[in-house]
Parts: sequence; C-alpha cells; structure tokens
Amino acid sequence: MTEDDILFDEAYELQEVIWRGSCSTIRRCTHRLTAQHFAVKIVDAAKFTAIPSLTLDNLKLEATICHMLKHPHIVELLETYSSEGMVYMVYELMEGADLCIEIVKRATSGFVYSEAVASHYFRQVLEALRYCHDHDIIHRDLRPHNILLANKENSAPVKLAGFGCAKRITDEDVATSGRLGDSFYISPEMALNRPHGKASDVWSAGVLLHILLSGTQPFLGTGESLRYTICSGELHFDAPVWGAISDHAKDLLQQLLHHSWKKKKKPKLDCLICIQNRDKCASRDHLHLTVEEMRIFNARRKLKSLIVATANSIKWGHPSLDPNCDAFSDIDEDES
Ligand code: 3AM
Repeated sequence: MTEDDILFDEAYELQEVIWRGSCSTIRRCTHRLTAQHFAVKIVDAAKFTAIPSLTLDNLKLEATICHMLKHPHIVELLETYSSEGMVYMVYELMEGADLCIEIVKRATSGFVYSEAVASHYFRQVLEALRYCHDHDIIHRDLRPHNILLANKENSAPVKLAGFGCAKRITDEDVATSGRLGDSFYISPEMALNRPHGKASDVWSAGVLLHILLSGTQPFLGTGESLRYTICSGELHFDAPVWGAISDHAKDLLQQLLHHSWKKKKKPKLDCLICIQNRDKCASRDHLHLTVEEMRIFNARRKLKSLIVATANSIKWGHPSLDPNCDAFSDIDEDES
C-alpha cells in the first residue's frame, strides 16, 4: 500500500487523538518538513480483519477509492503508509465537527440556521455524491457523522468522508455484498438485502435532508420494526417542527424518499438542478424548533457512541475512554 519506503513516523509527527474506534484511531499529525497539519487514520490490520467479513482487501479498496476522488466537497486522502501491521491513511484535516454538531453549535452562538442554510449545505453534499456517481462509486454510508465542516469559519464548506463502505460499480444495482452503512440511513433495497446501487445513496441523502430540515430521523426502530418502517416509507409532516418548512422542501424530501425502487425507476440526483439556486431564494427565517430537535438528536448519538466505546474498551481492552471517542462506525462493522 505504501508508495515508497519512507515510514509514516519519519514523515509525520503524531499529535492528539481525534477519535478512537475498535480497530482504528484518527489523530492529528504534523508534517515534519512543512509543519502542516493533517488527520491520520491509523488502522490496526489484525483487529480490522478480526471483524467478521472484513479483510485487508476492504481496506485497500477504501484507500484506492479515496485516492481516486478529488473534489472540493470530499475529504482528500493524500498518502497511505503501512508498517508493522498498521495502516496509516493521511487525510486533509477537517477543523470542524460533523454537520449536525456544527449546526447546533453555531446556532447556539447566535447564527441563523434557516432553510437557506440547510439547502446550501445539502447542495454541497449532493455535488460530492454526484461526483462519486459520475465515477461509478457508491458511498453507502451517507449520514451526518460522515459530513464534516472544513474549518471553524461560518462560510466553511462541508466535505464528505467515511468511505469505508464505498464500492465501485460497473452497472446499475450490482452491489449486494460488503459492508453497509448505518441501518437508519439505508434504502429499502439494502434493508431487504437486495441488489442496490446509486439510488440507495439518493435515499440516504433523503434521510439526511429530513434531519437537516426537522432535526429528526424519518425512520426509527430496531431490527425488523426498522426494516418495516423503511420499506413502508411513510413520511409524516404533522409535528410542529414541520410548520416552518416550505412545501418545496417537503416535495424534495418526498422525491428523494420515494419508493421508486419498487417500480424499477431509479431516482437520480436530478434534484440537484432544482436546488441549485434554492439556497438563494429559500427562507432565511431561523429554524428554532429544528435546532432544538437536532440538539436532542446529537445528544442521542453521543450517548450511543459512548455506549459503543465502552463496549469496545471492554472487548479490546482500551486503557481509557477518550471523551471524544465515538465508535459509531465500528458498531456498523459489527452489525453489517
Ligand atoms: O466523532 P467526532 O465527531 O468527534 O469528525 C470526525 C469524527 O469525529 C473525525 O473523526 C471522527 C470519526 O469520523 N474525522 C474524520 N475524518 C477527519 C479529518 N479528515 C476527522 N477529523 C479531522 N479531519
């Protein structure tokens, strides 16, 4: 996987832990020559391959896909090293947290969070997704956790990360195997273990838009009940939070979470065109209720992360629990 014989430690100095999962850690690192900061994902190959259905090929595929993708709204993988059973993936450093955490943080500091802002962020995510699809890559794990703010500034762009479940496809609907993303975001065809393709990412984008507009997830439950809810695909706009949301936004949501998979008509990212200028004309009124719902949504995610991190620390014997430790993605690996 290494392009030359230089070791990671010779080129970079490791800094603090950003995140710790069961088989990988993300740390800030500094390039020894340029003093520039990056984020390195360090994967323990033995622990990674100990997870059922994961092999080194999965890791290689993730690196290959990430190296291919160069887009202003995708977190760039710059270099990959490997030595002594560890794989080091050096990414550009994202200084902001994930999108939903940042939305609440910024709203708490007094910034307006409106439909126009939601539309602005969502358009960037769709542009990243369209680029992936144009290159026949499906992401398969689109969710707030994998959408990061590039820096702390108010105008910071969002970038798509988390390509651990991504797959190259040569045809429509061929990807049936491999790791799948978080079960709350997967499409009906994925939930039913059927062939799936680009349309599944469009579905996940719909789930994301639902969260951006209302701060709530459209489909809840566990196991069979979650699968049933996803496949019935009913959207309800009667909660008070929806009162401030435009019909245009609700229509878009219906389009993205439309059950066209049953009719063999695949939704595409054409909706990008219709939201292209949306952030310029959408409402600029602050979505107070949405922010409050998103605060609860974030707190639940944090709690889930903490529970998983505790389970991982028991399973793998991590000496301490980092408060930033979020092993959300690792439970997905185990669940899928
Ligand atoms: O769990 P939290 O939100 O603290 O923001 C990402 C997330 O942190 C962070 O690692 C965690 C698991 O995805 N992360 C991922 N890629 C990153 C990058 N390139 C990153 N942080 C900075 N730069």
